[in-house]
Amino acid sequence: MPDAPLPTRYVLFDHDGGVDDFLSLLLLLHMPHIELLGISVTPADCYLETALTTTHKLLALAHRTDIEVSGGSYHGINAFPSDWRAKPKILNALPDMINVETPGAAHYDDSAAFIRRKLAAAPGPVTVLLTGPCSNLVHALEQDPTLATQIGEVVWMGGAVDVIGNVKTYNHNGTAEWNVFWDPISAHKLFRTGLPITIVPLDATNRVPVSFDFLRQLARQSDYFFSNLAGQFWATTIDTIPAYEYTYFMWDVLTTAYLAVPEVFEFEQVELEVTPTGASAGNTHRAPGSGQWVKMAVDVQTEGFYAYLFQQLQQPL
Ligand code: AGV
Ligand code: CA
Repeated sequence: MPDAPLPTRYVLFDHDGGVDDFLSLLLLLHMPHIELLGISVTPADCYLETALTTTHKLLALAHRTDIEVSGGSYHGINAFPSDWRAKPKILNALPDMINVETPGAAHYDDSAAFIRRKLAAAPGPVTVLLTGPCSNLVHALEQDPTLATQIGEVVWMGGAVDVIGNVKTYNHNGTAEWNVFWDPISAHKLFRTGLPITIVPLDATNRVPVSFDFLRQLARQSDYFFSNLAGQFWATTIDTIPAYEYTYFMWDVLTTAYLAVPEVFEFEQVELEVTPTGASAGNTHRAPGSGQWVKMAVDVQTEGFYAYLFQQLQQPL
């Protein structure tokens, strides 16, 4: 017997313009049970204007220019490396992207105000999907704490709990994941809000590197427009493969897939805290007794996840 269809989920999506953030958007736009209420872009793993352009181009390709887009005005504490931030420039120059018109891309709201407006107007409990830092959401809730009642779940790609982090930089001990490290103060606050939080940390995403085997198989179905586009996007991450320092993983893609195939994940309920400052700023660690319960992905059935991706990227233009 086929599985019952998933109930409708209202989603606010805040991404930070990395290649896998855009792949996440592609997936999200093709999930039948997702009603995307709006998109906010955090200027973290991207330069804002180019990432807004990429966002608008993808919305145009998916015939979803009705979805509103905003940009974050907060610029974090620990900047991402510039060569990572420039990636959307390449995406916008790809043959399937370069001529896509983006009327309206120059006008956008500030993200914190946008998130407040969207939460206030939401027709039901909202899932806030974060594939970059959590600053815009935390700032919105600081401005109006009553809006927390509008949130059903925060789903965040962030953290490294029982594994080492992926930040390698001056004056830091390497225990943090980048999305937390960019603004560890906001992350520290997020875990104190009492909101229902689900995180997909490096503990789970380490299981899904972008591999040549995966890309070869995806290329075999490149007659499908979005499979072809996704393959081109992923190809731009290959300069980090094979590398012992900087492998590109399906961090955000895995996190986004949780909305559609939660059954491929293994979760644990844990009490977590974020170190706000110092040499381990952004470290997400267990804090028994803190009462800050978080649902944390600890493992994933990779076969089921890849099967979902191959199927999802076969949807028509
Ligand atoms: O730490 C993972 C987060 C994800 O949201 N990002 C990339 C994903 O969008 C930061 C990051 C870590 N390593 C990177 C990253 C790399 N080698 N290139 C670009 N971004
Ligand atoms: Ca990201």
